Amino acid sequence: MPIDLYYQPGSAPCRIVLLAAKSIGVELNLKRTDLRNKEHLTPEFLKLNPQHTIPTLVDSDGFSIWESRAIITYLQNKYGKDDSLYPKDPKKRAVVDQRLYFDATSLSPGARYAFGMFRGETLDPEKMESLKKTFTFLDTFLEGSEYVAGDHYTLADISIVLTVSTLATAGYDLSPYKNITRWYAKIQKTLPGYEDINTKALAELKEMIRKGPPK
Ligand SMILES: N[C@@H](CCC(=O)N[C@@H](CS)C(=O)NCC(=O)O)C(=O)O
Repeated sequence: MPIDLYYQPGSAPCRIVLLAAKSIGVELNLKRTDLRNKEHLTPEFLKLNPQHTIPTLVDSDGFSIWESRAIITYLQNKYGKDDSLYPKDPKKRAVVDQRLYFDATSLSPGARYAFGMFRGETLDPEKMESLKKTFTFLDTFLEGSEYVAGDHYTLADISIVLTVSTLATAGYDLSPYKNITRWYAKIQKTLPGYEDINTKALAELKEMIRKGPPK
């Protein structure tokens, strides 16, 4: 039985799972799920995930799980060949978890809000100031550190690069953050499958932004 991933290539959290699966070395059976056609609201899909979000993973034994970061830690725990992406040492793992939760609760919600700028929405300066602070925290985590949770890349880099690359592609200026800029240049070359999985989707995103919001 295959491991199914319900996904859409344009969705950033779906690309977190695609990239992580590549690094973990696990093969996924990709099931394209068109949100515009409400394929995530069918009774069959709601049985798998009552929260009706993609990505949703259904393992070969029928176990289903959603939330991109919960999916990638599950895949690593079940199928990972070694623990370099998600260390077993409690303290090292805690640092990776901290970065994953930081992305889930601070960085990516801020980035999602700022993305409104590129859809022509007027943004609250206070919220944009708060995003700046969040980026400054990430820059501090990277001070003297090659990757976001230490000297080699982990699941946390995969999660965070999706947030940073989406915002950077939309035109958010990373130049004030010297450590993020250095890390971002490197991680794009480091992650297996990055070009195929993320670069192409970001080029499409850029084109969408260039065309502007639908009339
Ligand atoms: N925090 C979630 C976000 C998932 C999410 O919001 N996915 C969007 C697509 S990018 C979705 O499924 N939206 C449809 C819905 O919520 O009904 C994750 O990381 O997996």
